[in-house]
Amino acid sequence: MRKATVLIFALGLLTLLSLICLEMGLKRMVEVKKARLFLNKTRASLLALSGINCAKNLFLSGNVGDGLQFEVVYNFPYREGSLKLFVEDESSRIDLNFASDEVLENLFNSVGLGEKLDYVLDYIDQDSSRRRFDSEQNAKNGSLDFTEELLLINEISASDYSRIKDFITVFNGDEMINVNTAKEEVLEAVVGSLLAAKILSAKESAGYNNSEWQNLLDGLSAAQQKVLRENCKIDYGHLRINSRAEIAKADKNILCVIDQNQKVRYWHEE
Ligand SMILES: [Ca+2]
Repeated sequence: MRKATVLIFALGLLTLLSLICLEMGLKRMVEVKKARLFLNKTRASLLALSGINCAKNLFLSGNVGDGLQFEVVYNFPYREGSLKLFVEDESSRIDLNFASDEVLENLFNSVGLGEKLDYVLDYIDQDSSRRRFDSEQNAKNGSLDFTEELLLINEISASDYSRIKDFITVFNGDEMINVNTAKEEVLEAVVGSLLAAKILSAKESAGYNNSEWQNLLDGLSAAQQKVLRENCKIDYGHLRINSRAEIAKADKNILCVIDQNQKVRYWHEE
């Protein structure tokens, strides 16, 4: 009887010890998993960060893409890693803080958001004189710091924003539009559909060089030349760089805008 009691006690003790060991093992597994994820996230962050410099250097070297904008992807077999870089020209976009009401009206109409422009204009302009009865509600009355601020306007939905986001910026200042990188919608909004068509039809795949641009101007009326000279250029402005890194399912996305003096104007990580 006494032996049986000791045996039961020993078995109970063993079971308890096994459960403790199992729990410790599971905790350890979770900790190792967390540590591995943290390590991969750190690796992805560093990779995305180095991607910014890599994209900048690739662009400045002029050895990638068509020289207008480019996308490059690097795959690393080790740890299933990848780095995707996308570079664009900010001068291909219309600056919401500097563009005239007419240009913005053309652009918003072209993407079907004409009815909502009054809310954007009143949100940005410094006065409180309202274009519509509710268009000054919660207005910033100041320049936008980034384009996503449009989503703070009640009337602008995420779907509205996605329709216009590829054509707008707040980092081009009052610089002119680069005809070599601007999309058709942007050119039409800035110089009208007739001149936009002329620009696009005469443009080579590598874009206009100085003599080609001059040839185009020479073939236009004085009034048309004036419009292009006041609004268009063939050079780059700031660079918009998107660097996305992935390491074993951990990822990091960095979007930044760098000006011509290599100064960072915008930085967003997620
Ligand atoms: Ca206002």
